[in-house]
Amino acid sequence: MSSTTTRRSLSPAPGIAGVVAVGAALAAGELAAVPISPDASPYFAVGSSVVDLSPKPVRDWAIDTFGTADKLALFVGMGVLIAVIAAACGYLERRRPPLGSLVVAAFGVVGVIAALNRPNATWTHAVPSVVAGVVGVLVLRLLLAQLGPRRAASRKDGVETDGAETDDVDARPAGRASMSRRFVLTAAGVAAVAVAAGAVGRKMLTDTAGVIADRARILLPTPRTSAPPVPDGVDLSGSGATSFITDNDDFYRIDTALQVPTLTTEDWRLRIHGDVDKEVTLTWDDLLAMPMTERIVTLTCVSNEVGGDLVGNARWLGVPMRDVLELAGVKPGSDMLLSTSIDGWTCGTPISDVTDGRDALLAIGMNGSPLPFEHGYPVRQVVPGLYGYVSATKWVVDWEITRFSEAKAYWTTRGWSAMGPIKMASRFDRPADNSEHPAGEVVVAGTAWAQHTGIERVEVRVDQGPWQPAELAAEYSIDTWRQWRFPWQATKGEHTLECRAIDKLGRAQIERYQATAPDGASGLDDHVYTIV
Ligand SMILES: Nc1nc2c(c(=O)[nH]1)N[C@H]1C(S)=C(S)[C@@H](COP(=O)(O)O)O[C@H]1N2
Ligand SMILES: [Mo]
Repeated sequence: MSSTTTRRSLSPAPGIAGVVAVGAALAAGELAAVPISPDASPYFAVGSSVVDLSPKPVRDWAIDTFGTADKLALFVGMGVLIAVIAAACGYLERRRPPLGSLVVAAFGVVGVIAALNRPNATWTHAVPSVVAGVVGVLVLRLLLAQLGPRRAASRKDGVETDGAETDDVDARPAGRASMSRRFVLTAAGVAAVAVAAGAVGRKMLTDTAGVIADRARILLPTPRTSAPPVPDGVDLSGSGATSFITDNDDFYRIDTALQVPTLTTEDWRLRIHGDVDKEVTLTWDDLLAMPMTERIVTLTCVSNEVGGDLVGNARWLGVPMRDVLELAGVKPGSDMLLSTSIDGWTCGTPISDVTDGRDALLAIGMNGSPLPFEHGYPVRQVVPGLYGYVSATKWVVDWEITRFSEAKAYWTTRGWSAMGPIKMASRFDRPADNSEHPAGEVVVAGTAWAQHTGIERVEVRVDQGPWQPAELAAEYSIDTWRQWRFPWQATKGEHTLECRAIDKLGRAQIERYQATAPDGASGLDDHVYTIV
């Protein structure tokens, strides 16, 4: 720390002060949110607002690039961005006080706006962001004060020298070292307290002990109508294809929730209102008193790319949605079931698809256990044949009967189609794309789905040659995916294989490529193999 050699170099101290101050602010915000609501956390309120305000291309890009890790990517991205701005605030405050403080305070204001605009927010949700803003400004000033007075900016040569070293030496020749040590100690102390406070706050905000105990107490009822057993020949995973049933832990997860809602069965209600004969509010006990149906249904996300894996197949237990609607009575003329989750996400499902006899379920069980928290505990929807964004509301608490001409759901206001029937698709599961194999028989296997119509045939072609039939696994039901295998006599060289499905109505899968927006991807999956 020579005072003469660092005249023009940027001292890290103001930047560190900024980062520590904003870190302390965020930690204080977490702690202050504890008595209010997890949604009041400034970090999560802003993050959730970023998610909700992201234009469609950004969301597409995020899901394409990060897949189901898009939330982690958002957290990391936000963290880095905040740290950079925070460091800049430190320098700004050092050079042009109180500009840095003002930017930190502006962060707090952004938090207030974000928190107040979350669904179900009350004015108290502003408090943690106010606390965060105040703590941020105070810590920033405290830390910068430790650096001692700053010499008036030297503008002789148009270049400003920053601070700590040169300025402090000039101002307080004897006191610099101890001042610097004091800064380091203070900054480290504040950082340590902030990390501890933030961790405690986060732990208390995500204290899932209550809801974990709630879930552990559930004894799933015996279904009135059980799912037919899975016969031999349905699951070809012996050949390396995806297993017919997707384990809960492996099931893809897509939602806008940055914090998984923690809703107990005791607190759960489903309010049914709008164009109904009479408003009804169901409790968990009301729901459990109704006859349960168990069905295996394949769920698909509209963001699933050609060949993608945002699709899963599970055994669901629940009450037919039609029976629940009958309790309230749907008025003629209404065509949309607008469902809302506890975190305010909305979904518009055609009433005709819920009442036409398909197994649309208000589900409480997934593969023999209560719904996992990430998959909608305690109650979610499952509707065969429709993409998740128009059918599969998790943590569902509200049903409004309305019309497509009157209401728009979450993704429809963000550029996605109001209607979302699942497009038929087929994909390769094995062997891996771009892998190498010896000449001779190579068994290629995959999965195809055409929910609620059923897969009739899957075909494979090699190097744009004629379509050849693949061997199909036994069909479980028209609502589930179907596996296939293709024993291929591979010859030396590089080959491109493509697959396509044909449904029970004789329609072939759409070959023309379309990206996922606005109503689901189409096009043929292909794998390239090198045969040696
Ligand atoms: N509350 C809520 N439910 C939701 C969503 C959401 O963002 N919030 N996303 C939907 C989408 S787009 C899909 S594809 C399915 C995914 O369900 P899963 O996560 O159980 O696989 O949930 C649907 N239900
Ligand atoms: Mo989705």
